[in-house]
Amino acid sequence: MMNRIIAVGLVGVLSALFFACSGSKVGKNKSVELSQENISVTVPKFNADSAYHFIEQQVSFGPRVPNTRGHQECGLYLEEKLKEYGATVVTQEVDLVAYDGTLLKAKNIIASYQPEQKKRVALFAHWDTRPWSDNDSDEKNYRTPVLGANDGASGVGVLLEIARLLQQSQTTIGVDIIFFDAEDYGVPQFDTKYNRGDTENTWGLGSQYWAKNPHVPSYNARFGILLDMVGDKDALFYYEGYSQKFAKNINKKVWDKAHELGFQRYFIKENGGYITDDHLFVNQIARIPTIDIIHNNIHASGFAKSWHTVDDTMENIERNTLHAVGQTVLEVIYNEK
Ligand code: AHN
Ligand code: ZN
Repeated sequence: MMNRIIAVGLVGVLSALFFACSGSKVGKNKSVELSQENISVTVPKFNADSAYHFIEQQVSFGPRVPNTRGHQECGLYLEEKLKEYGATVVTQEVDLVAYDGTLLKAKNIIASYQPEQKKRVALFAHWDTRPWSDNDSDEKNYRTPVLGANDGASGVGVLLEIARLLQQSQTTIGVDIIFFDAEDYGVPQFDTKYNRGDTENTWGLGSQYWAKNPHVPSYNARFGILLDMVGDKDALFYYEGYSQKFAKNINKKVWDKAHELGFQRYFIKENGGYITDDHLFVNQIARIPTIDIIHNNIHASGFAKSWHTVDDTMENIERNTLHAVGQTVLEVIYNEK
């Protein structure tokens, strides 16, 4: 009872003060300040049709294996789109050495929004596709390149849609969208000669290069988010092991946001496995705390059923998954102050 009287009394005094001052300049400023703290930012609506279209466009070039025409043409398409959406675009063109000595004509594509802004967030995906379907059930398909609707194009498609929206309304912080090349050239499962010992560094060649040679000297970002295989109809995202190790708070931030938005069907608040992916090198070498939103169902076969098979096609891509991931990432970056 006592507490309630004090509470009512306080409200009375505060509102009296407010009304007393509201006609003056001081009072007006005060009320603006107060209300601004409560105003939530307007976050754009992610268009999953648009993201789906960007995936179709990439797949239309065929496999994007380094040193092929499909790769080269798709790279130019991505650069063009990012410029069209108002980003400052730079590329890193470099010969990277694959596990077997093959020289890969690789290209990292980097799109910056508000490049002068010191406070930044980085968003990553790989745009190359795997030269081999070495996880296919049919051995005859092992040497067929992956089409990569999910493995490659999905993350890029979601980020292109985010780029489109970033042009329409600014975030407070600066944003870099980075498409890594040569992620998926890791030693094939069928290659007994090279498949010995530690093969970790045969993956993520483009991200390893960027982490050692960032596009801006001493580049830094508050945190990074990697999107990998974010389009499958049955996608489930668990807390990936290295993400937990290097950027636990970012995992929490993103999964909490996803649940707040109603996407708990996709974002499972349980630990998944450790996955060698581009974010590992960004964490270890560039030392930017970076998470991986990656489809990895620990209770089933692991990655998507179509992973590194000839079935990684548009048929397995679902707009609902793209929407859950895209809207969650948008909410996170637009709320960053
Ligand atoms: C390994 O299989 C070692 N890493 C998976 C990273 C990856 C491949 N992401 C897409 N394709
Ligand atoms: Zn892959």
